[in-house]
Amino acid sequence: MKMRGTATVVKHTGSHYLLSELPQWSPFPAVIRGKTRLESSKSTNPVAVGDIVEYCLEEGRSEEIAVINKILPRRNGIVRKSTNLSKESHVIAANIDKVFLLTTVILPETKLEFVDRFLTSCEAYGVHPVILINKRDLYNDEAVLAQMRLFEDIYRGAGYEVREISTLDGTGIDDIREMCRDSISLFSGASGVGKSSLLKALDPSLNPKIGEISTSHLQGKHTTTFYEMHPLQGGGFVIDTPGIRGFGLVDISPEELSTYFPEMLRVIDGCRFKPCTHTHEPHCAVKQAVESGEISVERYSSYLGMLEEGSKYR
Ligand SMILES: Nc1nc2c(ncn2[C@@H]2O[C@H](COP(=O)(O)OP(=O)(O)OP(=O)(O)O)[C@@H](O)[C@H]2O)c(=O)[nH]1
Ligand SMILES: [Mg+2]
Ligand SMILES: [Zn+2]
Repeated sequence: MKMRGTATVVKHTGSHYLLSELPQWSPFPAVIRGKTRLESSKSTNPVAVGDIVEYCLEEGRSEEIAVINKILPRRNGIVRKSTNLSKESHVIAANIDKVFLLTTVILPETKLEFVDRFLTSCEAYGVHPVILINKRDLYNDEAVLAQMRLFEDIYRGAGYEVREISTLDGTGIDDIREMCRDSISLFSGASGVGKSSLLKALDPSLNPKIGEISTSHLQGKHTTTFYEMHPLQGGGFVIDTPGIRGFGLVDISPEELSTYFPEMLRVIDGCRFKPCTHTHEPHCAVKQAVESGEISVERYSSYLGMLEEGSKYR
């Protein structure tokens, strides 16, 4: 006899999956049929954590295992190309309510270019992320504090919520716990910024592996290697992810790109040319906003960098 059901993918480890019928937490192993795997050919992992799937359980086997036979349509999916040249895309997670991008001013230093690429990709896939500046306890030096404030100005000015937290001394943690309640959240960011530490701070009963910062490279050591969802005692589910090294551009057309910069989207109606790439065109509202300081020079140069790179690899 075959039993059928619908469940959410909560862990993905190469060939193996764990499913749970959320909001209940009782994960069970599952495999995927070769046929299902082929349906989405461009992606290296057609089934992602957060995907809602139909499975059937085959009883009477020595080891009962669920077989995934259908992936239900996604509400959203965070997709990443490992490099610009690669045709393969990788779905980081699907059906996400909230994305938290963890950053650090030092140890490791988060590059603005990385942040902008990440944010743009999220916007393109329909998620407006919250930016967390972690390790607030480390920033006492005036120069480091100035760098943090500049970062905050840039991203708050662009329309993002930016919060200072410390998983070490607890700064801002209660608010994040509240924001995670009743939703599925994703933690992303470079290795060593403290994604797994934040998970542990939100729910001390969890025991994710936490790594150290390499003393020679001042970067994380890629401690978390799987995409895994965890239930929080206070309610809600969090997906902890491996640190991201680089962020290749997703397929965004030059005309589209500025619509994924919220501060540009606000003004592009005022451009004389439509579509406008906000580079050489006269009477461009974006360029005017950069000149007046309404749009940050840093964000605009990230935009130009992505535009140029996109044209190179297209
Ligand atoms: N000072 C300080 N250190 C922190 C804080 N949060 C995390 N760390 C340290 O940063 C290091 C990396 O933490 P992890 O939680 O493993 O980082 P991660 O983002 O999960 O890293 P990957 O799994 O490699 O992607 C550990 O040594 C943590 O103790 C913080 O708020 N303050
Ligand atoms: Mg980790
Ligand atoms: Zn323009």
